Amino acid sequence: MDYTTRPPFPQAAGGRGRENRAFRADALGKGRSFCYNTAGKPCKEMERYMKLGIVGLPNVGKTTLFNALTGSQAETGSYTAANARPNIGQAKVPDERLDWLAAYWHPKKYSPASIDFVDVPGVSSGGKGNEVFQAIRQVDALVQVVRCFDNEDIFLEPADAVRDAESFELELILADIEIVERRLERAKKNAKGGDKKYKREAEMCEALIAHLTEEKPARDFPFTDEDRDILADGGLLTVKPVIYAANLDEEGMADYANNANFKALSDYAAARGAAVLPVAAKFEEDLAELDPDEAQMFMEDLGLHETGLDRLIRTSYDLLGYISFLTAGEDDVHAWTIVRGTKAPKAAGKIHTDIERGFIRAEIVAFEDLKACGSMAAAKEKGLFRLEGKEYVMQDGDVTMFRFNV
Ligand SMILES: Nc1nc2c(ncn2[C@@H]2O[C@H](COP(=O)(O)OP(=O)(O)OP(=O)(O)O)[C@@H](O)[C@H]2O)c(=O)[nH]1
Ligand SMILES: [Mg+2]
Repeated sequence: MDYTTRPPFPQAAGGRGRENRAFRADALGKGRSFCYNTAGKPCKEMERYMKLGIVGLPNVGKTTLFNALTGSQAETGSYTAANARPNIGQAKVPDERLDWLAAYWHPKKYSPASIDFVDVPGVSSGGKGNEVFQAIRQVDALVQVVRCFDNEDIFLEPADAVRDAESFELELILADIEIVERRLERAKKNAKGGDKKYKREAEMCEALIAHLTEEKPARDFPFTDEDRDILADGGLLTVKPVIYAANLDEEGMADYANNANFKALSDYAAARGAAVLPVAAKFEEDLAELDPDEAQMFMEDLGLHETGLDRLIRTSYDLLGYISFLTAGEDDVHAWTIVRGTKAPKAAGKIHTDIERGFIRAEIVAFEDLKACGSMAAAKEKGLFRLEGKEYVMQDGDVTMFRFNV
């Protein structure tokens, strides 16, 4: 039985640039339904990938960054009907361990983890963002693009990263107020029947609105576990973790650590426990057009060793506490994304619910051990394969075979 729950990707090792583009052509064209069902929700039976929303003020380079990350060619520049809609795309997570396993197994399928990106139009209209933000209510984290470049054709004023970051955060807060107000209205109506649950919900909503009205993000609100459950499906934006993407031009990128806007934004981010990442969206978009060797050369000229995609993936995996475990064989070499701390049966459930239900044990070798031994047989001989039970907490890079019985 083939337990891969997602249709195959175009195959290639490496996982960036050109092949992402090839994939996207599918994702945005007729094949779009293969990521999302008609209601726009991820299909339940499909593998759940990390999903990031790209947000920010207008014209700061969100779509440019989206293109660079996903190898897409979505329209950038001034407002048109085309860029008033969200762009949805994917990028594969480059993983050298998976490349090694693929070289070992020569599998029929190569299945790196993916990240879903949703790029929404800019918002700066004083609380009119809710419609735009609809597309990112269910993302795991926000990548807030902040302008750290000057472009006199588009902006009259020079970049001021902290002012912009603050002003965009206010848009998110205003959007959340609107959501919680709707929630409050509903809870009040329902509470009329005397149901305590709704009365409690109404009180919490009122307190949360007061908190948001002070321009504080919902993540700083002292939620009880019960509150959290109540709001779990609400899709509040200001509870989501944020990665600030400081968008620099080539010159700024070459010496970003000394760029005044980058420095100010880093301090701002650090004060809120958020991550900040220097990117050169325009430069990277141009790089994505080149073949990988050429792109590497241009990157090294700028002193960059990794693409923005690589760095963003690493940052967001760390931020969200994601790790990967790996499955490998002649059919498929596959990286699965799980939250750190996930136990073996639940991890098995990522592959198929049957394997979770019928879980017996997991046979595991750490990737580094396998690589050091050079082959499965050698690793077995050395006793590096472990049999783990239901309580085993999966580790990053575990090469895993599940034994199950249904
Ligand atoms: N100089 C310079 N221009 C950039 C950079 N990034 C983006 N641009 C330009 O800024 C303009 C807007 O870029 P987009 O990527 O469309 O911006 P956006 O944030 O998606 O804009 P909206 O979706 O309309 O809010 C384009 O003309 C880009 O070429 C950059 O790093 N440097
Ligand atoms: Mg855009």
